[in-house]
Order: sequence, then C-alpha cells, then structure tokens
Amino acid sequence: MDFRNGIGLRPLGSSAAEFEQDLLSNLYYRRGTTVESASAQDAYESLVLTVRDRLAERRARTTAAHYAANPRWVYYLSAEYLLGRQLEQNILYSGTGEIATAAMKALGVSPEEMDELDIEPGLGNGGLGRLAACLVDAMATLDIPAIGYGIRYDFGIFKQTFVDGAQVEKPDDWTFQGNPWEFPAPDDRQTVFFYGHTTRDEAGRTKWIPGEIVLGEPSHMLVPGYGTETVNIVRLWRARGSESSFDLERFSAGQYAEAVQEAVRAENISKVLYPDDSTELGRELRLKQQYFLVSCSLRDILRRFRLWGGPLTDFPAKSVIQLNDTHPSLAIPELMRLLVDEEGLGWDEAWLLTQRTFAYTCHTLLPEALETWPVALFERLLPRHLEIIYEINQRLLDEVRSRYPGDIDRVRRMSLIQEAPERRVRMAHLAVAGTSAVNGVAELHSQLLAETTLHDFATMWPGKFRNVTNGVSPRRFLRIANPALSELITSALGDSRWAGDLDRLRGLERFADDPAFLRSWRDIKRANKARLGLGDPDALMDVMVKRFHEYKRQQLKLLHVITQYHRIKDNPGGDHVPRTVLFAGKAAPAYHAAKSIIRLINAVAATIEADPAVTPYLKVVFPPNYNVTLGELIIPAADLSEQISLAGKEASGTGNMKLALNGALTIGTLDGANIEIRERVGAENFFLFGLDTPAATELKASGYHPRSYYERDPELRAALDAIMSGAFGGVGKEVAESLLNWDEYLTLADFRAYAECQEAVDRAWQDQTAWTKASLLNTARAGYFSADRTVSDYASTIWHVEPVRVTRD
Ligand code: GL2
Repeated sequence: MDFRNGIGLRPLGSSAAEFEQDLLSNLYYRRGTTVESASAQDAYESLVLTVRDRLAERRARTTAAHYAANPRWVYYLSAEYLLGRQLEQNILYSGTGEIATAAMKALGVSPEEMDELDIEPGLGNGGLGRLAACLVDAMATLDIPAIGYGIRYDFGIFKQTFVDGAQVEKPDDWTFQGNPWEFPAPDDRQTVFFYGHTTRDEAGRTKWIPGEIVLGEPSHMLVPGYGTETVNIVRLWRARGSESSFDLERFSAGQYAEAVQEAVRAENISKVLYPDDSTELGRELRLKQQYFLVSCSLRDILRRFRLWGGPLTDFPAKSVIQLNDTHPSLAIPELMRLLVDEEGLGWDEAWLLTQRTFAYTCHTLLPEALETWPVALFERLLPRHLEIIYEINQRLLDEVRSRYPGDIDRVRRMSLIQEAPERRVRMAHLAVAGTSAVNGVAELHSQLLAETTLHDFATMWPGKFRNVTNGVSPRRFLRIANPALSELITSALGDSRWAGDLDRLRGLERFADDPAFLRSWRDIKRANKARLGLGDPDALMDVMVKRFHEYKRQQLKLLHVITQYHRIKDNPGGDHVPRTVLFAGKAAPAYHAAKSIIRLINAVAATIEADPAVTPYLKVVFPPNYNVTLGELIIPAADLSEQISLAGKEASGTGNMKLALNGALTIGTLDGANIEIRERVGAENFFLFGLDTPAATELKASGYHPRSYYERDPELRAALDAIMSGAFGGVGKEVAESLLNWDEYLTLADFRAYAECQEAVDRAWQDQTAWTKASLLNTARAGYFSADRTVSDYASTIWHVEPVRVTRD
C-alpha cells in the first residue's frame, strides 16, 4: 500500500456531543459491552480509545508530513523510559479537556476514577529514565522527526512496600489489565541472534553463525507534542520465541516445562527492568537485553532509511542516533557489523558512517557506574561483536601511539579493554570512540568528565566534547501536576503560552512585590500541601525525593532530623519552626547500605511520631513507592528542596529542576545542575552549603577522618550516639558505623555547614512574605530548565536537525 498518495481521514469531531458519541461507539464496538453492563475499566478503556483516536489522526498527518519532507531523523536509544501516566497528559495535548469532561459528566463517569485506572508505565529507574521521557516529549513539541526506541519490559520498576520499616519489593505487573495506549506492530518484528561462532565465506567476508534466535516484536506509544500537531512515537521491543520454539512433540509426551523452555528463555529477555540505579550490573541477561534493544532498533532504522531509497552513504545525513548512556552502546559494533558483514562496505567507510551517525550522552561520574563487561561473556554471547571491538580498539590505540609516542600508560588507560584484574570491555570508551559527539548533562558534569573520567579522550579529541544541561517537561511537572499554580500563572501572564515557552515565566517577576499576588501564591502552596495530605499544611514542607544512594546523602538529612529532634526535646517550649520532613524513593534491591538508611528513616519517623512533645514541631513522613505519579503530587507541595549530594557526584539531577519550577527553595551543594539553578534563580533565593568539588577532592586526598568530626561536634555526636545506643528501636547501627569508620561521601564533614544552613532556612521561613517572594522568583527564573531548551540545544549543537511542521489538513 502506498500511503503517500494522500489519506482521506474523516476528521474526528471536536464537540462534546461528538466526543460522547465516539466514546459510546468505542464502548460498544471496541470493548464489546453496553452502557448497562459497563465496568469502570470499560469506561476507562473507551475513554482512552476516544482520546487516542484523536492523537492517532494527528499521527497519520505527522507521518504524511515526514514522508513528504524526507528529513534527518533523530533516533533516541534508551534502555529506560519513565513515561508517567498517559491519560491526563494526552487529554491536555489533544485539546480535549473540556469536551472529555463534559462527555464524562453526561455519562456519569468520574474523571478522578479514570485517572486512578490509568497505570503508570514504570519502564525506568530514576532520573535517566524520566529524562528520556521528557526529551521525547520535547522533541515532539519542537516538531522534530524522532523515534524513541526502548524495551517493553513485562515488569517495570518494582513496587516498594515497607514491612516493619524495611523496603520489600513487589513485582510491577503494569499490563495486567492490558495497555490501551499501545499499538502492537507484530509485522515489523525483527530477528535477533545470540551466541554461536564466526567463520569466513569464500569471498573472505566474516559470517556469524548464531546459536540462538529470538524475535523482537515492537509496539508503540504515541508521543504528542504540546501546542503542535506533531505526534511522534516510542517504539518498544518485546522478546518472543520463534515459531519453532514451542516443542509440540515434548508437550505431547507430557514434558510441559521442557516443551516451552526455549520460548521462556527468549521471553525472559524483556521480562524485567533491572532495578539498579547508577551502578553497574553485570548479568548475562542484562547484556542480552542491551543487544536485543540495539539489534532490533538498528534493523528498524535501516528498514526506515530504505523506505526513501538512497545510497548507504546518505545514512548519517538522514539519521542521528543518540545513545542514552552506554546501555545501548553495542549499537556501534552492531552498525559496523551490518555495514561491513551484511552490506559489504569497507571498514574505513563503515567506520566514518558509524561515527557520523552516533552521539553519546554520559550520565554519571561514579566509576562504579561505568559499564564494563567480561570479555569472556562477550566471546560467548556476541562473538562477532568482540572481533569488531578488537578491530576498533586496534585502530584507536594506533592513533594514540602515533599521537603520544612512547606513552604506554596512556595506551593502557584508553584501551577499550581493561586487562586486570579481569579482561573486560569498557563500554564508555567504546561509546566515545564510535560517536561524533559526547555530552555531559550539566556544566559541572561535562567539565569533570573532560577533566577526570574521560580526560584522555577529551585531550585527544577536544572537539567531540560538549555540554547539554538537562531539562524537565513543564507540561507534566507544572501544568498538569500543579493546576492551581498554572491557572494563577496563566491569569498573571495573560495566556498559557508559557507551557510551550517557559522563559515567559520571567513575566512573573512583575508580581514579586505584589502582596495580593504573593498571598495567592502562598495559598496555592498551602492547598497543595493539603491535597497531598501528609502533615500540617502550615508547617514547612521539607522534601527529599530521589533514589536512595549514599552519594545523594539521605543520611545527612537524617542526622539533621535527629539533631532537630534532640533540640526540641532539650527545649520543649522553644521557638521551633514546625516542619514536615518528607522522604520518598526506592533503593536498588541488592543495595544493602541504602536499604539500611530507609529502615532507619522509618524507625526515626516512628520514634518522633510517638513523642507528643515533639510532634507539634517535627514530623517525618515516608510515603512508599515513589514514582512519577507520586512525584506529581509531592513536588507542587514542597517548600524546601533537598539537593545535598556530595559535590562532584550527582551528574545533574532533575528533581532539583522540578522542585524549583514549583516554587520550592533549594538547600543544596555546588553539585550537578544545582549550580546552574542557583545562578539563574539568584544566590539570595537558594540555600548553599558544604564542600565544593575541589575541597572534597582535597579532603579525601589528604586523609579523611570522619571520627574527628564526631568528636568535635556535640550535636553530631549525640545524633550518632542515639543511633548506636538503639534509641530508634535498635535499628540503623550499621548506618552509623559506616559513617564513623568510612563515610565515603563526606557526610560528617558537611554536617555542621548543613545544620547551620538549615538554621538560615528556619530564619527565612519566619518572614513569609520574603519567603513567598523567593518562591515566586524560583519559578519565574526556572525557564531555562525546560526540556524544550535541552532538546533545542541538542538539535542545534549535536543533531543538526530541522523541524517539520505538520498541518491540520
Ligand atoms: C543519572 C544521574 O545520576 C542524574 O544526576 C541525572 O540527572 C540523570 C539524567 O541525566 O542521570 N545517571 C544515572 O545513571 N541515573 C541518573 O538518574 N540513573
């Protein structure tokens, strides 16, 4: 079929009556039920289909416009997407808010109930996965022809529950009820190979004889742009056994498990998202997942390239592939394999095309998060790719030797292969070698990457390295999450264009000294706290939401909470500022130190809760299972945003941006994007404390003794002694011991500065007008942290792509 010869879509109605009619049609014809017997799930799915159809219509027009334009495409490869709930966003983006509400009202359907039935696809761990979702949203908003590729995990990020205060993980069977947002496209399935060996054919070309064959079946979710007709997609791959993977003979012989074992093995590849965050996870299945994603996606990208025809030499002119961290970096040897082995190109030509096609975003500085894989595993699982990596390495090291004659140490450092204690492939080096641009995700991060982690590469290829500071979706994290504040902003600015052009928030500065406006601003914050329903809405809402990791230093916040508890106990009638301290976040299931911190927080919360002398001033809450949906409820309620990682450890952070955008004041270190937030919102509207990166590095180098801080600081000592003496139900001694004996992330060194800075916070809170003004200025000046700006930076400095406008008819 040739869709390019025009499509005569019947436009879907834009009145409430038509929407209602379509909803009923969907209920009858697609759900196969009736008004009388419809369940809430039937109503929900019919509503989804009605909204989805309106986006699908735009999708058809988008595709037609893209075909006509034959543009350069952005292909975003990411092992994670934390998309968040779809319904409210898609109603907003499709402009069906009013008619959908009217239709629901007419049919007696509750919008809140519909939202509750909308399941969040939790296909990511934390910031990196949510960033991918914000970037695809922004690409569509900026009319950039783009596809996000990922994996359709059967089980997303685990559900966190607490049992006696300890984290217990439960599986997240997110498609148990199906996923009405998704379009399966089994006819676009791809074949993926694993294991086996390589040989040479008569022509001397290398051939890979695989030992396992798996199918990848795609389905896609729609990614509409805001304020535009463009609808892009994320295409997610699911692994399946081939037709022959079911052994009928064995089944007939009663060997039921054996009969399906091959199919099960294949399907396990996309079974579960690995729940680690910023740490390397060395598991064969994980490497299989990575190759599965890359192999399916590249074949799909080449298939699409061929739709327009043109020689392979045009491939980079028509495609830029952005690697979201090293997880998809196998795409580099895979494209080489496709070009050299399957397409018959020479090595040098293939390498130039490959480098020109790819760009790589690095998201970490932690050495333990830089992926490496055992050479022995590669040899078994991907024998041809290992040969290609060796060849890439040979040429890379030849270049190093010729640029730096005699510098053997440099050769060893830059090699794609780590030799000791075990031979391993360094995926970050592969990603730098095989791409034309490498970026960090905040200014400090990009600078430190070039100075430390990737220093040798940045010296050899300075032109390759750049910075693209992260951003967040203003639609999801302000417009949708904070409807009351959005309305106030819209009425103040005169229209809602700010949601698609976040720099317009600057216009709010006009109201910074307007008492009535500030009162409205404060009332909304209070109402958001009441909506959240955790703690007194008049108390200062002090929020730390993020994954649990020692470098992020939830333990520092906790030591301060204990100190505050002691101060209140010692001086019950004192002038204490009432605070609700909110923690939320998950720890990787195998990360015991992080889980100990979670358990201790819950124990401290319980001890405080049981003490009536303290509860009027201090409450610690820890809602379980932090995810995008819960974030949308917490972030608008925050007064204070805790961004207290050790300087030089947090690549960027994006929660910091969401909180500032919602008018929370940051208490933070000079780390990641905190620095840029402070620069923009103004130092006077930001609570800065702690060691900076050079000071932290120096302290570590000169021999750090955490115990000396304990000995010198009576309040710090009292907090740690309380834990050690079992004051919190005997929980958390290992946390205190680790801090006293090791304290990798200099928590005790920063404690006093942090406690003093918190006193400054308390003082600032006493003047509510000044506080509210600072809150407003945080929002007004956070426009830079829009993902739209991030994507436009990528587009102009790395991708060199042009928008393609989609017209209404
Ligand atoms: C992270 C960084 O830790 C975080 O600072 C950054 O904001 C995000 C997005 O760039 O990436 N790196 C990483 O591996 N995870 C992150 O959240 N999981």
